[in-house]
Amino acid sequence: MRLEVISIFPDYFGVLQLSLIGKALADGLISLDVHDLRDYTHDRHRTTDDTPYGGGAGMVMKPEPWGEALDDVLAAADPSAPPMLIMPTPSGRPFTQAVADRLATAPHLVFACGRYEGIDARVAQWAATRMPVLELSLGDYVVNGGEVAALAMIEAIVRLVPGVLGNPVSLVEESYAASSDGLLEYPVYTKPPTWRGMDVPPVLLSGHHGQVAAWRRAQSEAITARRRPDLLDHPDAPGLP
Ligand code: 6GU
Repeated sequence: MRLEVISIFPDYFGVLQLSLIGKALADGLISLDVHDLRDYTHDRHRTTDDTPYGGGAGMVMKPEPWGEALDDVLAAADPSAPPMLIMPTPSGRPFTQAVADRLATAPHLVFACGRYEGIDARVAQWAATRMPVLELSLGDYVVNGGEVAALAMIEAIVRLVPGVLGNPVSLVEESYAASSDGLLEYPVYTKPPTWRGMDVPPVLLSGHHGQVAAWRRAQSEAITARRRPDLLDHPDAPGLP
């Protein structure tokens, strides 16, 4: 999988050299190229933003540097397989596990990280004439720019690429808000069996695999009902009685 990022803060992406993602980069399972948007400006101040037409607070990212950066990305891409452009924005469609699953099979993803009040809307409009464009949001809150959002999305996607995670069973077993069984994770324990006066639930020490599975399922259902009742509310929700 080929990953590219366009940002005015390329240093944000240094953290991708750490941990399992860094290993996947070193092993050549994925490649990552980070482009500094300011390299596509032509003025002395390397300006990437300007005031919004129609007035209002904040600044808007100018379209010209984005156009040149995307021209460069497209010129270097395989013409028979154009990349998919991901534009992180709080006004995007929700980025979910299902979206991550789908993007994990893409050969080439480009993340366009906006700052301020966003990118001139013509950039997405133009880009959509050249490649698939997905405007995606992390959730219903605001962070200062697309970089943190892109990092979260990249981690969620890349860990699904075959070979990136050491132990693929953990992909199947993890229960998440949107994983195979649609329930939240049950609580987990390790040694010691008693810690600060608190015991590990005895069933987990019993060696009865069936009872352990039933206990975990019941815990998942209870936690999901308490914290995320919305996950149980839709027709294809997991089989709660
Ligand atoms: Cl994708 N960007 C920004 N700036 N804020 C967000 C977000 C994205 N998703 C949730 N909040």
